[in-house]
Amino acid sequence: NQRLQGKNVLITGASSGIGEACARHFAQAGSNLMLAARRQERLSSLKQELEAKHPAIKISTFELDVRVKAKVDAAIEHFGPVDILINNAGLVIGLDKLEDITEDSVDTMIDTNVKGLVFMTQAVLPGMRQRNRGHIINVGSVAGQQAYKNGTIYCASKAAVASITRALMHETIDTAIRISEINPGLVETEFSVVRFRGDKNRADSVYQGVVPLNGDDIAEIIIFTASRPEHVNIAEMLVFPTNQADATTVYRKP
Ligand code: NDP
Ligand code: 8X3
Repeated sequence: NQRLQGKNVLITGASSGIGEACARHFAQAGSNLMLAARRQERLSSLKQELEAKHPAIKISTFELDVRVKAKVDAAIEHFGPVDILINNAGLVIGLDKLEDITEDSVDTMIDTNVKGLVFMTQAVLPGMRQRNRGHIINVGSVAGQQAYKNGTIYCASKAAVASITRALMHETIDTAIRISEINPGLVETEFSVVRFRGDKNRADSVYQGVVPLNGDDIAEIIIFTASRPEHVNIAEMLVFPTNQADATTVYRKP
């Protein structure tokens, strides 16, 4: 992909799911990769694998918890100039009534999905403004558009991502910087395993009877978004598996 060749692409949450798929697709497109997540060993083996496959690209990794602003700043220092930032790191803990959600779970979701995305954006935007180019692609969710039962904090965190995306579009309107939001529905990744705290059977049941999206499906859409001509910005995309109609309506084959 000519437009992505040689671009420096920073992906948060590159150790799994959508982020990992993005790493593979951007490598295929000839981009240089800046891979960040907490599980450094996963990033290292991904780097090794992709370096062998794509010797022309540069790949660097950084063990990063996006909740820690000082670490985010150190990551940007380590990586250098970023052309495309994929704000993908995120998670949900549990599926519980508001009054049953622990303070720790509230903090984890808000700190990761909202504050982490804010810290990352604050760290890359000044450089993008200076160069008057760059693209920030936020991974939101259908959950940010439609609140559902037992999803208060996660839905609120993704609604915040939508608000931040829109406000940023205004703040960068007089620049060549693009701000986009991709909102997936049901994607089979480690998302549900994390949600149900490692309960694989419960996680598997989320995808039963339906063909869900996978990381590659969303990575393809992110590649498409990132590779439009510079005057074109995909502001927002909502992406469902064929048998999903909204956040809680999924047709499952009996
Ligand atoms: P995965 O659980 O497979 O991947 C999540 C990634 O986020 C991991 O690489 C994880 O890395 C990283 N991450 C989590 N917390 C932190 C942190 N504090 N600092 C740095 N990285 C972190 O799930 P998905 O790929 O599905 O999730 C990616 C994004 O997509 C999330 O924002 C999620 O909300 C969103 N999404 C997912 C949907 C789905 O159905 N799967 C639907 C809609 C949106 P590590 O643990 O190594 O730090
Ligand atoms: C993940 C989609 O609706 O399962 O963002 O919470 S949902």
